Amino acid sequence: MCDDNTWFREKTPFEGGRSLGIKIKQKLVETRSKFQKIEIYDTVSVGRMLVLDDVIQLTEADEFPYHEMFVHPAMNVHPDPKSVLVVGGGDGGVLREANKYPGLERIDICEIDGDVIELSRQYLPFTAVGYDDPRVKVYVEDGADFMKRMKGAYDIIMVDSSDPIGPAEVLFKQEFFETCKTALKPKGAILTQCESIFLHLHIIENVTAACCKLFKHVEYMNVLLPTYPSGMIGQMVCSQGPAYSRPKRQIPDDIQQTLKYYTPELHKAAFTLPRFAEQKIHRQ
Ligand code: SPD
Repeated sequence: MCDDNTWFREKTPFEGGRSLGIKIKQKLVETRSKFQKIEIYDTVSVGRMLVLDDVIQLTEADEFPYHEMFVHPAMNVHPDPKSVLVVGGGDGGVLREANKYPGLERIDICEIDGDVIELSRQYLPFTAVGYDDPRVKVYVEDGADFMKRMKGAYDIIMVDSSDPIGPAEVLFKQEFFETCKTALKPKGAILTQCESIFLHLHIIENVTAACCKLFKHVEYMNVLLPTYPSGMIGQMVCSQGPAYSRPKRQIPDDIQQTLKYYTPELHKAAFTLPRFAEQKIHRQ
């Protein structure tokens, strides 16, 4: 939603009566795909910004914590990651980070909305560069249907979803996590977008409860990100192999040099939660 054409205000019921404002230079795209409203803006302070159904998905200035943390903690714990699947994530940011690992033999992405991919390629080159790696295979279809066909195929699945209102609601339900599990190799892990400890603790608790029934380790990782509601977001990490809260090996130096957020110290810190959240999430 745009006030007087100069400010974008994120006003959704999901944010509990508060709203972030971003000053706009220019609206570059406004269209409706088969699934959602897609907007792309050029902004005064955070570069280009992707908005789906009135909710900020990423800005050029601060997409990096989210995308780095979907990939590097997992890649530095899994004993031998060879195959990854990104579900959602049509802007390409998660792919960009995964591509940094030469050991990955298979990098698949399943995004339901082909228009998000096309528009990201056109307007968001800083994330869409993720599509340039020849290992990346793109599937445009429903992620759950896709995973039902891909039994036991992946070491790590990264679910880069939007918020659990409307079409993405199912991505926060136990049935969806059961489907993810069927597409994992025996010692695999999934990471899934899991909202803010300050605003959505009830959602995080429900996801934790659902995932604890299915996976050996379920851990929540907090990520700082100024343009998401409350300035943070998290990923739930569910593993059938090792726990993910401590790095298991040194991140290769050439990869570390490309990163702005992830370090091995930050990896450990991200899983250390404030007491009110720790009591509700990690003590289940
Ligand atoms: N509240 C917004 C959460 C958006 C999560 N998905 C972002 C997609 C970036 N690749």
